[in-house]
Amino acid sequence: MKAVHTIAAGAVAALFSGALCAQSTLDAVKSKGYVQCGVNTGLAGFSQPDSRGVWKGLDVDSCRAVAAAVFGDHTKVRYTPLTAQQRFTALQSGEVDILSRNTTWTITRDTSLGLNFVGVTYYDGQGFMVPKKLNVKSAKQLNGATICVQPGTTTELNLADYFRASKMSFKPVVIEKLEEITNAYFAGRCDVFTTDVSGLVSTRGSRATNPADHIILPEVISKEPLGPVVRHGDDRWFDVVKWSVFAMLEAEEMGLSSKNIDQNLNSTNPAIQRFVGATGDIGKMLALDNRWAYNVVKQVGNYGESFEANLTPLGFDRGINNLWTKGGLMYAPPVR
Ligand SMILES: N[C@@H](CCC(=O)N[C@@H](CS)C(=O)NCC(=O)O)C(=O)O
Repeated sequence: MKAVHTIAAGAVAALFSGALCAQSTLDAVKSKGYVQCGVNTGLAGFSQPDSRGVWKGLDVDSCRAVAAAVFGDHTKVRYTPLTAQQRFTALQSGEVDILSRNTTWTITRDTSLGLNFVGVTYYDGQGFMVPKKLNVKSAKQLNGATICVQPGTTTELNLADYFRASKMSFKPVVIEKLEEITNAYFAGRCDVFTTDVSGLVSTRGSRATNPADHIILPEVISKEPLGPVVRHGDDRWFDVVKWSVFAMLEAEEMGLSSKNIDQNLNSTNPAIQRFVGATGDIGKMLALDNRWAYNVVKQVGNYGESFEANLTPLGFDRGINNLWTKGGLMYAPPVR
C-alpha cells in the first residue's frame, strides 16, 4: 500500500511541476509578439476582412482589445479563419490563442470540450429566414420544408429539437461553408436558412441581391449567448482575455470612449482614475501595463462604439445587447 501511495504522490508532484513549468499562453503571446485569433471565415459585422484585407467586426474587436491590453498595440493580432466545424480543434490544439467567432456558450463546450467562455459579447437566438415570395409568416408553417443548416453548430441540434417538439418534419441541406450555404439558399436550393438571428441579419444585409426579398420569421427558438473562448487550464490567460473584453463594456458604462478617454486621464473620479491606470495597480494583477484598459478604449473603443461601427450599419438594434443600465443584459463586473 505504502509503495502505491509513494508512486501516486510522485506522479501528482510531476504533474504539478509540469503544469507550473509549462509556458503560459500570456508568456507565449508576449514572446511571439502577437495574439493568434480564430475568427469566422467572413460574417459581416462580426469578422470579415475589408477591401484592404483588414479584419473588421465585433468579434475581431475582442481580439484587438486583447492585443491592446497586452501590447498597447491593437494591430498585434493574426487571424485564422475557421468554419464552425474546425473551430474547437483549432483552439484545443493551440493553433489559436483565442476563439472569437459567433460561438454559443453551452455546458458541453464549457466542460467536455475543455474550454472556457470569457463572457458574452452578443446575446442572440436562433431564427429562420425565408424568401418573402413563399408567403410564410410563422415557423409553424414550415412542415416539410427544405432547410439549409451548418454542421457542428448548436443550430443543427436546436433545429431537430424544434421540429420534433412541434411534430413537424423537415429536409436538412447540410453545408459546412458559409459562402456555399448562403449561395445555396439565395439560389433557392432550400426554402429556409436557419442560424443565429445575427447571422441571418448579417447575411441578408451583406449577401442578398435585394435584402427586402427575405424575411426573418418571428420565432426565436433558442438562447445563443455568443462570446470569446479560451482553453481550460490557463487561468491567467483566461483573466487577461476576460478583462480585456469587460473593459470595453465597463468603459461604455462609465461614459469613456476612444474620443474622450484622453481628457479623462486627469479625471478626479476615483473609478476612472483606477480604470485608466492613473492610480492603483490593476495592470499588475493581470501581469499587464497599468494602462491596459486605457489602451483598449483608446485603440478599440468601448462596446457601444464597436456595436455602432460594425453592426448598426447592417440594421442591428442594441435590443438586449444594451447595457443593463439601459434595459439590456450587458453587465461587466466591477473593475476594482
Ligand atoms: N452560434 C452557433 C452557430 C455559429 C455558426 O457557425 N454560424 C454559422 C452561420 S452565421 C457560421 O458562422 N458559419 C460560418 C462558417 O462556418 O464559415 C454555434 O456556436 O454553434
